[in-house]
Amino acid sequence: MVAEDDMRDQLARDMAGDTLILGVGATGASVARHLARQGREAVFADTRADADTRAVLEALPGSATHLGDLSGVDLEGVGCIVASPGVAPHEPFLKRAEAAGVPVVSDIDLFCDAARAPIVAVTGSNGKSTVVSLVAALCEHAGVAAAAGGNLGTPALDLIDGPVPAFYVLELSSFQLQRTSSLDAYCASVLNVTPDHLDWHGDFEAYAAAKYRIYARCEYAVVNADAPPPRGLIDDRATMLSVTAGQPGLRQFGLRGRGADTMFAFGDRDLMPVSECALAGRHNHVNALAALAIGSAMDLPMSAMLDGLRVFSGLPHRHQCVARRRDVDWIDDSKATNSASALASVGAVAGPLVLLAGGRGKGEDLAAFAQALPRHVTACVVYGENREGLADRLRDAGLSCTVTETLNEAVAIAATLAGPGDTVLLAPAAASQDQFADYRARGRAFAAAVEGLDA
Ligand code: UMA
Ligand code: ADP
Repeated sequence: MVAEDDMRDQLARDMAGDTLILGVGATGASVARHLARQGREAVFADTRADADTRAVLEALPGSATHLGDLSGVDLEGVGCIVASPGVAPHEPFLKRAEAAGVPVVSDIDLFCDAARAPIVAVTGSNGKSTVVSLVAALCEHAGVAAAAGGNLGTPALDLIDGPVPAFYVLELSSFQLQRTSSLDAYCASVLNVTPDHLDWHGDFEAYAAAKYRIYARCEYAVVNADAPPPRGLIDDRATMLSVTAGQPGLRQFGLRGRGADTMFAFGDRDLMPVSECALAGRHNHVNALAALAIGSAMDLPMSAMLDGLRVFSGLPHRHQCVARRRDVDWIDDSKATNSASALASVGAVAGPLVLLAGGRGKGEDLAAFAQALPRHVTACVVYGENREGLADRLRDAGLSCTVTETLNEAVAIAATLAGPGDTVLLAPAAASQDQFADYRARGRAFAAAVEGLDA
């Protein structure tokens, strides 16, 4: 294993030449601001000809920008490329850089170099944002200063501009982890790994391997005992904390049935009935266990953490009830962008439900998704780019399915299908970018369409 100091020296050498920032979105702008604070310069590149350069040029005015076709960009003199996470490794410009021996790093490499407080790093296919926000909330209840960001929204490097906290709590995506070499988290966790972003990574093995990079050099490793990381991957010197959705073993966080109640538990100790937790759904109760394990590694008092669980009610667009209309609950889980999250979301609804799904596919096996849907899904309404293929798979699985073009139309159809006591759930199992700017815009459109039903 390369020593941490060696990696930092290497990064310093790479950054000594000209820095090229690839991607002028949220990440690129945060890198530009970081370099500006250090009195450094950069050039910018983006494969979109109409990319909006205002934010990066505000940070580093007068910098050269290359937009659109990057095949003519001269790499001579470029010491290092800081690539935005959305740029896939097969992007021709990165392939050319690789062939020319130009190092490619991530914003997280720069963050690790600059951070002056221990890093708690969380990844997973689903539940990352919820767990990171929950850990930050638990810290607040315990009176411990935490700065949370990363893939969650506030780019990691923007956190460096604020006061030094007791802990940085970062949500890291597989994209970020794939090209980060210098992460040395105090506590690291992979919540779960199910297929996602296969178009970017190539295949599931590459995607999973990227996620597991989070454990490199960590002091505390929080692992999902129900889907553990490959043996030997975590350094023997790391302290392991494990989480299970089942009965906990010795020194394990888990869920234990106690009469009619289910308890959050650690080993043989019951901690709190899950009914007192403000988050609903079994998947969220497992998220809460992961947060308790992470909080324990951070030495947060258990009583403060349990108080935090009683009040943290989740983030917008993650299984939030946005309307109750004629005894039908309308739930927005626009963030359920892959099969596993959509299935968890469906599983968190007890009664009959009408499922709204569809959007931009991510290369997942839709037949497996359709087969796995439980029978309390009484009808599906599918819309968006992948609607025909998805509808075929749902019908093959014996589900009743209506196809339409837009989410607005899907809401109107669902209103005719759902009866009193039913739930209508938006859990698209697909990305939003075919019809919306992002999952937030899709969630807002859903709520507006439901509100419009009464008009
Ligand atoms: N770009 C190129 N070439 C490409 C792809 C993108 O030049 O091949 C350019 C785009 O034209 C654009 C810029 O790169 O100008 C956008 O960069 P980006 O796609 O990396 O996105 P950012 O705006 O930097 O936002 C990223 C994360 N987005 C992605 O990873 C796709 C944001 O997560 C994150 O909040 C932000 O950094 C701050 O850390 C969003 C996301 O969808 C929420 N993440 C994925 C997920 O959660 O599933 C991983
Ligand atoms: P991420 O940041 O990884 O996308 P979020 O916390 O934003 O995760 O949750 C996105 C969606 O994933 C939720 O709305 C829910 O449908 C689903 N989800 C959350 N936690 C889990 C989990 N532990 N297992 C499976 N699905 C989950």
